[in-house]
Amino acid sequence: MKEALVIGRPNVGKTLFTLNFAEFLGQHRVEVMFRPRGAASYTRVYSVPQARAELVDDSPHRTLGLQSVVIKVPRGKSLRKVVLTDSTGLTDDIHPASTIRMAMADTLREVADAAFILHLVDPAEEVVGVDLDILRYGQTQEGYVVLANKIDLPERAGKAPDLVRQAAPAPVIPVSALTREGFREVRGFVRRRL
Ligand SMILES: Nc1nc2c(ncn2[C@@H]2O[C@H](COP(=O)(O)OP(=O)(O)OP(=O)(O)O)[C@@H](O)[C@H]2O)c(=O)[nH]1
Ligand SMILES: [Mg+2]
Repeated sequence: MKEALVIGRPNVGKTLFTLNFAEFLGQHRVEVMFRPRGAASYTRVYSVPQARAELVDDSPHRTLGLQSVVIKVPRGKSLRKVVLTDSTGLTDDIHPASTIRMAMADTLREVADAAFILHLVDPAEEVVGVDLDILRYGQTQEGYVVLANKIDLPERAGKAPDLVRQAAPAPVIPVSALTREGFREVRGFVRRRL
């Protein structure tokens, strides 16, 4: 199965995107595979509302390891399975907590294996530091796309054109992980490359 890695800064909306995109593709229950460092992987089954309540948070660094769900993307008359992997948010600084540093290392290690990189950014913020590093790498990769998230909030939509210029030739899709705006376009991006 191909893997789509959801990557970006802490609190940008990676987990909410992962769960709501799985739901958008028809899943009411999600089987989340947690892949903690140095320990065996384990799976938990949630209803999507339950998963949102447990795994999404207002404060940064909620996700501390790779968490995967299998999504089914329609292609022609069939459904193709893709592993959608949510990850630990990346920061510019070396984080004082070793668990967070190691979780970030796991995120980076996953980049090489992913067929798709879904890079969530908040268009209200400058693309600098770790976001710029990911963008530069992504611009050389076929399966890379910038998802300009939280477009439902004020000031984001107006910033999208700047981001499109900066990211070129990589594509940018404005989305809201909350309202699901842009999800059709994300599905189309993945489908065309399966
Ligand atoms: N308005 C709005 N809020 C959002 C959107 N996406 C995420 N949020 C909120 O932003 C906060 C962080 O969301 P998460 O999905 O937990 O963010 P994350 O990137 O997984 O964060 P870490 O796991 O800490 O790296 C939560 O309060 C979400 O409800 C969006 O598109 N619009
Ligand atoms: Mg998260």
